[in-house]
Amino acid sequence: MKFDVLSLFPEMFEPLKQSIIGRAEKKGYIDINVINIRDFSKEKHKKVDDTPYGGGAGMVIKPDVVYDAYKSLQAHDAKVIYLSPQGTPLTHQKVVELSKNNYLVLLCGHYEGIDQRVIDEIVDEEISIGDYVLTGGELPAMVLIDSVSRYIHGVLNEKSSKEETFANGLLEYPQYTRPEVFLNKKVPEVLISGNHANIQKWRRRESIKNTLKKRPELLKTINLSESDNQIIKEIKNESQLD
Ligand code: 4FV
Repeated sequence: MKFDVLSLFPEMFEPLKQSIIGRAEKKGYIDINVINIRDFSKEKHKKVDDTPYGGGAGMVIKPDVVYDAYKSLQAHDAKVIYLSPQGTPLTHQKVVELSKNNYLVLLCGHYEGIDQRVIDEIVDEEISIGDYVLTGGELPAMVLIDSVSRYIHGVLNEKSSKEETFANGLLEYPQYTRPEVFLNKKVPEVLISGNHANIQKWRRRESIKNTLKKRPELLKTINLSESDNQIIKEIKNESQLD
Protein backbone atom coordinates (compact mmCIF):
# COMPACT_ATOMS: atom_id res chain seq x y z
CA MET A 1 0.00 0.00 0.00
CA LYS A 2 1.40 3.38 -1.00
CA PHE A 3 0.45 6.55 0.90
CA ASP A 4 1.35 9.96 -0.57
CA VAL A 5 0.59 12.76 1.89
CA LEU A 6 0.23 16.41 0.84
CA SER A 7 0.93 18.59 3.89
CA LEU A 8 2.39 21.94 4.97
CA PHE A 9 4.02 20.24 7.97
CA PRO A 10 5.85 17.08 6.79
CA GLU A 11 7.84 16.96 10.04
CA MET A 12 4.62 16.05 11.87
CA PHE A 13 4.77 12.60 10.27
CA GLU A 14 8.03 11.57 11.95
CA PRO A 15 6.17 9.44 14.59
CA LEU A 16 5.10 7.04 11.81
CA LYS A 17 8.73 5.97 11.56
CA GLN A 18 8.40 4.28 14.96
CA SER A 19 7.10 0.88 16.11
CA ILE A 20 4.78 -1.26 13.99
CA ILE A 21 4.23 1.25 11.18
CA GLY A 22 7.96 2.05 11.01
CA ARG A 23 8.82 -1.65 10.78
CA ALA A 24 6.13 -2.25 8.14
CA GLU A 25 7.63 0.50 5.99
CA LYS A 26 11.16 -0.89 6.43
CA LYS A 27 9.85 -4.31 5.34
CA GLY A 28 8.14 -2.78 2.31
CA TYR A 29 4.56 -3.67 3.24
CA ILE A 30 3.68 0.03 3.14
CA ASP A 31 5.32 3.08 1.57
CA ILE A 32 4.73 6.55 3.09
CA ASN A 33 5.84 9.68 1.20
CA VAL A 34 5.14 13.14 2.61
CA ILE A 35 5.20 16.02 0.10
CA ASN A 36 5.50 19.61 1.32
CA ILE A 37 2.79 21.69 -0.38
CA ARG A 38 4.88 24.79 0.31
CA ASP A 39 7.54 23.57 -2.15
CA PHE A 40 5.05 24.32 -4.95
CA SER A 41 4.46 27.97 -4.09
CA LYS A 42 5.65 30.38 -6.81
CA GLU A 43 5.15 33.41 -4.60
CA LYS A 44 7.56 35.45 -2.53
CA HIS A 45 8.39 33.87 0.85
CA LYS A 46 6.72 30.62 -0.33
CA LYS A 47 3.26 31.99 0.47
CA VAL A 48 0.58 29.26 0.32
CA ASP A 49 -2.50 30.90 1.85
CA ASP A 50 -4.57 34.04 1.60
CA THR A 51 -7.59 35.71 3.20
CA PRO A 52 -11.02 34.24 2.40
CA TYR A 53 -13.15 35.92 -0.30
CA GLY A 54 -16.25 37.35 1.36
CA GLY A 55 -14.29 38.17 4.51
CA GLY A 56 -14.11 36.20 7.74
CA ALA A 57 -11.41 35.07 10.14
CA GLY A 58 -8.38 32.98 9.30
CA MET A 59 -6.60 32.05 6.09
CA VAL A 60 -7.42 29.62 3.27
CA ILE A 61 -4.86 27.50 1.41
CA LYS A 62 -4.60 28.61 -2.23
CA PRO A 63 -5.89 26.18 -4.91
CA ASP A 64 -2.99 26.51 -7.39
CA VAL A 65 -0.32 25.47 -4.87
CA VAL A 66 -2.27 22.35 -3.84
CA TYR A 67 -3.05 21.52 -7.48
CA ASP A 68 0.62 21.75 -8.53
CA ALA A 69 1.67 19.57 -5.58
CA TYR A 70 -0.98 16.98 -6.53
CA LYS A 71 0.00 17.02 -10.23
CA SER A 72 3.63 16.39 -9.26
CA LEU A 73 2.59 12.98 -7.89
CA GLN A 74 1.24 11.78 -11.24
CA ALA A 75 -1.15 9.78 -9.04
CA HIS A 76 -3.48 8.64 -11.85
CA ASP A 77 -4.42 5.35 -10.12
CA ALA A 78 -4.75 6.74 -6.60
CA LYS A 79 -7.82 7.39 -4.47
CA VAL A 80 -7.52 11.00 -3.22
CA ILE A 81 -8.80 11.61 0.31
CA TYR A 82 -9.25 15.01 1.95
CA LEU A 83 -9.25 14.89 5.76
CA SER A 84 -12.10 17.14 6.88
CA PRO A 85 -14.74 17.40 9.65
CA GLN A 86 -17.32 17.29 6.83
CA GLY A 87 -16.10 13.89 5.71
CA THR A 88 -17.46 10.35 5.99
CA PRO A 89 -16.68 9.02 9.49
CA LEU A 90 -13.54 6.85 9.66
CA THR A 91 -15.10 3.70 11.12
CA HIS A 92 -13.80 0.10 11.25
CA GLN A 93 -15.76 -0.69 8.09
CA LYS A 94 -14.28 2.33 6.27
CA VAL A 95 -10.75 1.39 7.43
CA VAL A 96 -11.14 -2.15 6.07
CA GLU A 97 -12.59 -0.77 2.80
CA LEU A 98 -9.66 1.67 2.40
CA SER A 99 -7.13 -1.09 3.07
CA LYS A 100 -8.20 -2.73 -0.21
CA ASN A 101 -6.66 0.16 -2.20
CA ASN A 102 -3.07 0.06 -3.52
CA TYR A 103 -2.45 3.80 -3.52
CA LEU A 104 -3.97 6.55 -1.38
CA VAL A 105 -3.21 10.28 -1.61
CA LEU A 106 -4.04 12.09 1.65
CA LEU A 107 -4.61 15.85 1.45
CA CYS A 108 -4.15 17.66 4.77
CA GLY A 109 -5.90 20.98 5.31
CA HIS A 110 -4.76 23.67 7.68
CA TYR A 111 -6.03 27.03 8.98
CA GLU A 112 -9.63 27.48 7.69
CA GLY A 113 -9.17 24.83 5.04
CA ILE A 114 -8.42 24.62 1.32
CA ASP A 115 -10.00 26.51 -1.61
CA GLN A 116 -13.09 24.52 -2.68
CA ARG A 117 -12.17 24.55 -6.37
CA VAL A 118 -9.13 22.31 -5.96
CA ILE A 119 -11.05 20.02 -3.57
CA ASP A 120 -13.73 19.62 -6.27
CA GLU A 121 -11.05 18.99 -8.90
CA ILE A 122 -8.86 16.36 -7.23
CA VAL A 123 -10.62 14.84 -4.18
CA ASP A 124 -12.45 11.49 -4.47
CA GLU A 125 -13.65 11.29 -0.86
CA GLU A 126 -13.64 13.44 2.28
CA ILE A 127 -13.05 11.51 5.53
CA SER A 128 -13.41 12.71 9.13
CA ILE A 129 -11.92 11.14 12.27
CA GLY A 130 -14.55 12.76 14.48
CA ASP A 131 -17.04 15.56 15.01
CA TYR A 132 -14.60 18.20 16.26
CA VAL A 133 -12.31 20.73 14.57
CA LEU A 134 -8.53 20.33 14.66
CA THR A 135 -5.86 22.81 13.64
CA GLY A 136 -4.77 20.63 10.73
CA GLY A 137 -5.41 17.43 8.82
CA GLU A 138 -2.03 15.93 9.75
CA LEU A 139 -3.15 14.04 12.88
CA PRO A 140 -6.24 12.67 11.06
CA ALA A 141 -3.96 11.57 8.19
CA MET A 142 -1.69 9.72 10.66
CA VAL A 143 -4.73 8.10 12.30
CA LEU A 144 -5.90 6.94 8.87
CA ILE A 145 -2.45 5.60 7.89
CA ASP A 146 -2.08 3.75 11.21
CA SER A 147 -5.56 2.20 11.23
CA VAL A 148 -5.53 1.24 7.51
CA SER A 149 -1.97 -0.14 7.63
CA ARG A 150 -3.02 -2.64 10.33
CA TYR A 151 -5.14 -4.36 7.64
CA ILE A 152 -2.33 -4.63 5.10
CA HIS A 153 -1.07 -8.23 4.85
CA GLY A 154 2.16 -8.69 6.78
CA VAL A 155 1.89 -5.60 8.98
CA LEU A 156 0.32 -7.48 11.90
CA ASN A 157 0.18 -11.21 12.55
CA GLU A 158 -3.08 -12.40 10.92
CA LYS A 159 -4.72 -13.48 14.19
CA SER A 160 -4.51 -10.14 15.98
CA SER A 161 -6.61 -8.20 13.49
CA LYS A 162 -9.34 -10.84 13.56
CA GLU A 163 -10.21 -10.80 17.29
CA GLU A 164 -9.77 -7.13 18.11
CA THR A 165 -12.45 -4.59 18.96
CA PHE A 166 -14.92 -4.03 16.12
CA ALA A 167 -13.40 -6.81 13.99
CA ASN A 168 -16.37 -9.06 14.86
CA GLY A 169 -18.65 -6.11 15.60
CA LEU A 170 -18.03 -6.41 19.37
CA LEU A 171 -15.65 -4.69 21.78
CA GLU A 172 -12.62 -6.80 22.65
CA TYR A 173 -12.29 -8.97 25.76
CA PRO A 174 -9.93 -7.79 28.57
CA GLN A 175 -6.23 -8.62 28.11
CA TYR A 176 -3.84 -9.90 30.82
CA THR A 177 -0.12 -10.69 30.95
CA ARG A 178 2.58 -11.50 33.53
CA PRO A 179 2.80 -11.19 36.53
CA GLU A 180 0.02 -13.64 37.43
CA VAL A 181 -0.80 -11.60 40.55
CA PHE A 182 -0.75 -7.76 40.58
CA LEU A 183 -1.92 -5.73 43.59
CA ASN A 184 -3.45 -8.96 44.90
CA LYS A 185 -5.48 -9.22 41.68
CA LYS A 186 -5.11 -12.63 40.01
CA VAL A 187 -5.39 -13.31 36.27
CA PRO A 188 -8.73 -15.11 35.55
CA GLU A 189 -8.11 -18.83 36.19
CA VAL A 190 -9.49 -19.92 32.80
CA LEU A 191 -6.72 -18.00 30.98
CA ILE A 192 -4.00 -20.10 32.62
CA SER A 193 -5.97 -23.36 32.34
CA GLY A 194 -4.64 -24.23 28.89
CA ASN A 195 -8.19 -25.23 27.92
CA HIS A 196 -8.56 -23.37 24.61
CA ALA A 197 -12.27 -24.14 24.19
CA ASN A 198 -13.03 -22.66 27.61
CA ILE A 199 -10.74 -19.70 26.91
CA GLN A 200 -12.62 -18.99 23.66
CA LYS A 201 -15.97 -19.21 25.48
CA TRP A 202 -14.73 -16.92 28.25
CA ARG A 203 -13.42 -14.37 25.71
CA ARG A 204 -16.70 -14.34 23.75
CA ARG A 205 -18.66 -13.82 26.98
CA GLU A 206 -16.32 -10.98 28.08
CA SER A 207 -16.60 -9.35 24.65
CA ILE A 208 -20.38 -9.40 24.87
CA LYS A 209 -20.26 -8.15 28.49
CA ASN A 210 -17.92 -5.28 27.50
CA THR A 211 -20.12 -4.34 24.56
CA LEU A 212 -23.34 -4.52 26.60
CA LYS A 213 -21.79 -2.25 29.22
CA LYS A 214 -19.90 0.29 27.04
CA ARG A 215 -21.52 0.28 23.56
CA PRO A 216 -24.89 -1.59 23.76
CA GLU A 217 -25.98 -0.08 20.43
CA LEU A 218 -23.35 -2.20 18.65
CA LEU A 219 -25.25 -5.38 19.58
CA LYS A 220 -28.04 -4.32 17.22
CA THR A 221 -25.60 -4.23 14.28
CA ILE A 222 -24.42 -7.85 14.39
CA ASN A 223 -25.93 -11.32 14.02
CA LEU A 224 -25.93 -12.84 17.51
CA SER A 225 -26.11 -16.62 17.89
CA GLU A 226 -28.53 -18.38 20.21
CA SER A 227 -25.68 -18.88 22.71
CA ASP A 228 -24.78 -15.18 22.46
CA ASN A 229 -28.37 -14.21 23.29
CA GLN A 230 -28.31 -16.68 26.20
CA ILE A 231 -25.08 -15.00 27.46
CA ILE A 232 -26.77 -11.58 27.25
CA LYS A 233 -29.71 -12.87 29.30
CA GLU A 234 -27.35 -14.30 31.95
CA ILE A 235 -25.30 -11.06 32.12
CA LYS A 236 -28.44 -8.96 32.50
CA ASN A 237 -29.70 -11.26 35.29
CA GLU A 238 -26.30 -11.09 37.05
CA SER A 239 -26.23 -7.26 36.85
CA GLN A 240 -29.69 -7.13 38.40
CA LEU A 241 -28.29 -9.25 41.25
CA ASP A 242 -25.17 -7.01 41.73
C1 4FV B 1 -10.50 16.98 10.66
C2 4FV B 1 -11.34 16.08 11.37
C3 4FV B 1 -10.26 18.40 10.98
C4 4FV B 1 -10.37 21.42 9.90
C5 4FV B 1 -9.70 22.71 9.48
C6 4FV B 1 -8.06 20.94 9.49
C7 4FV B 1 -9.23 20.52 10.30
C8 4FV B 1 -8.27 22.39 9.18
N1 4FV B 1 -9.95 16.32 9.61
N2 4FV B 1 -11.24 14.88 10.73
N3 4FV B 1 -12.10 16.30 12.48
N4 4FV B 1 -9.54 19.10 10.07
O1 4FV B 1 -10.72 18.89 12.00
O2 4FV B 1 -10.41 15.05 9.67
O3 4FV B 1 -8.09 22.58 7.81
